[in-house]
Amino acid sequence: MPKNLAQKLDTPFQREVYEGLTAYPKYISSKYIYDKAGDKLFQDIMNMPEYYLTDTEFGILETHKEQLARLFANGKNPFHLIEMGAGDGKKTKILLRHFTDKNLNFTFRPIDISQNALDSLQSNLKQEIPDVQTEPLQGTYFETLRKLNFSTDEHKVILFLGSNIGNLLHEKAIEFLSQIQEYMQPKDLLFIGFDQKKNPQTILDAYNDPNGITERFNKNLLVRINRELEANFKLDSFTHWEVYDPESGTAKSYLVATSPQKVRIEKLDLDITFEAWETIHTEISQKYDDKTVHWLAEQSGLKVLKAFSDQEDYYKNYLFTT
Ligand code: AVJ
Repeated sequence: MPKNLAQKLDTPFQREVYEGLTAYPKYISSKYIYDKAGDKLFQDIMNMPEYYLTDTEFGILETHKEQLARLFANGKNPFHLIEMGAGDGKKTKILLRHFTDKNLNFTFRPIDISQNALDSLQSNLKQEIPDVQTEPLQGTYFETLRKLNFSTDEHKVILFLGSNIGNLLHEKAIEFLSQIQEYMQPKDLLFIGFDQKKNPQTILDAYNDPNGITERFNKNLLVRINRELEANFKLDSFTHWEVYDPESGTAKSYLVATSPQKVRIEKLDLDITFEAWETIHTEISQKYDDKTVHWLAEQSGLKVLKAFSDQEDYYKNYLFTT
């Protein structure tokens, strides 16, 4: 990268877009989908009949909330409920409401990349469950744990719901889980949702809906680059494409250029050329099985205490200790 240009790239977004679009093959991280419009589109996705993940996890939490209250609070008074990637908190509210009804002594610490999501979550909680003591923290997964400095005698239960872990390939997931493991004390717990391998068609349908909501969600990356980096991507010249490999369990999203084209990104002083059918890889949504989850745990110094599942085994929430 030329020196004079490096100075212009003063945000992670600018640097990562520059790197990803000058690489071959091209890529952009899905974490940049989530601005205000992206948050809204993800909420629309969660309400689609094809996107089974949200309802399934919702059902698991509803069914097991009493057992979870016992396990989370077990001898720990008070405890901190830390949620990575809290989003709109729709599922977490089942637990927050139940824990409040049971008079459990806890604080809620939601972490999210989107300040917008945290703001709406906090005002929503003030309305709906005012007794919950909430302290949000904005940042990426890897940054924020370090900012949460609890003393060793404060108990932590860390939530990572929605199969958000699926955005990380196994190597990155192990790095992430290992960081959490190092941060955990012996009595602390980690509760994570893992979307399971299933009929490949069911998975493809969840990431390729006929109404084009997922397409708009994916293309929000281009909308954002157009607006924030003064670019001229033509949204109609790209198509959303989803693939799923049933062996590895990896679902991948792409934006595919349907014709040769040039794009100018003014703020990066950059011209990008696309050949016809050239790809931008945008997202990983990894699917799991028990063997893989146990292997990830073992690689990260964690133990699986228990797994909770729906009737069809579409989705599982695992409880880990160090
Ligand atoms: C929020 C990362 C769990 O991968 O299933 C939904 C995002 N992408 N539809 C997922 C998403 C396309 C979602 N996560």
